[in-house]
Amino acid sequence: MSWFRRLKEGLGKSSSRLVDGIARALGSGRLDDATVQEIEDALIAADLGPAVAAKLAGGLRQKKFDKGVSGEAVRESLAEDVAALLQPVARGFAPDPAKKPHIVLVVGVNGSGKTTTIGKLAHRLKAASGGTKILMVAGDTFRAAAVSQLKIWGERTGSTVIAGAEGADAAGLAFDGVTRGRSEGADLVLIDTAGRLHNKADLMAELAKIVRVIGRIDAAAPHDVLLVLDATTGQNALAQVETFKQMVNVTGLVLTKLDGSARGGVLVAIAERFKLPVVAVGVGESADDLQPFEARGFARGLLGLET
Ligand SMILES: Nc1nc2c(ncn2[C@@H]2O[C@H](COP(=O)(O)OP(=O)(O)OP(=O)(O)O)[C@@H](O)[C@H]2O)c(=O)[nH]1
Ligand SMILES: [Mg+2]
Repeated sequence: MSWFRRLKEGLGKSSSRLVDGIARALGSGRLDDATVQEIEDALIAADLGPAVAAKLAGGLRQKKFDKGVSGEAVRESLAEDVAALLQPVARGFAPDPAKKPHIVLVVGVNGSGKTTTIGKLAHRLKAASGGTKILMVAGDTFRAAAVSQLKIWGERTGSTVIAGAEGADAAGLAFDGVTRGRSEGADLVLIDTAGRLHNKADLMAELAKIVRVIGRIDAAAPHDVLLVLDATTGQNALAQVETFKQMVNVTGLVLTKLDGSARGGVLVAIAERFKLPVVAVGVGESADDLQPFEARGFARGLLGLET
């Protein structure tokens, strides 16, 4: 199945809600003020957020549709505007060969999909270029299961995994990982982290320590901090971006579990509010279910349109 098809299916729950909402609003077949207001409400209900919904409604008002406008025409128009909103943040991810190793810290609340994202990302990069040398650091040292989960992805993708004893110091491990990545000429070091410590202050202290310690090896490291967000959390994902931005210098976002969510529209709200690059989206649990984020495809999938 093509990636667009999988994305569209993944976005099915999000888009069917939106498609229904727009169809209901257009009951009269006319795009008058009341209809546009109802479409705006449908966009908010689909988690695109009030700011984006107002912008999109404004766009519809300006378009001067003919009297008998179809739901599809409205969705085409909205998809164009959503794609234009997303275009500036669509980035993708590839290790920068000038860095060698490119050091990436992966953060996010527990269960958001950090470890799986690391595995899928490694899988995709290896598939694109078999020679890519990847090192993973099992920085979530609190749960033995977290370490074995990363080891499985390491084996699957032919990546080296650096792990310590349970409860080992995550920053120390990250230091070892980066040191080894350098000496072995790795292209990429992916540092997994714990999603939950005892409290927010502890998590903040731990992430700050990791950043500080690897900064001693390379002042520019980590070169990227990817925040992994679970799409099923909807508007709460916005609060998570806010929280993590206070802790670390987030440089990119990954939105996972679009397949299980009716709230994929939140990605548009996040893009509009934070303007942070979205590097990838996840639509399932298997290795192939992560792809670079692509604005037009996402916008069309969200509005229930074909490519
Ligand atoms: N359906 C679906 N499931 C996903 C996706 N990404 C991750 N998952 C699942 O979500 C669950 C949590 O993923 P993990 O990668 O372990 O999440 P984590 O952030 O590392 O969690 P902690 O280590 O507990 O903080 C796992 O069962 C994954 O298989 C996705 O895109 N779609
Ligand atoms: Mg994990």
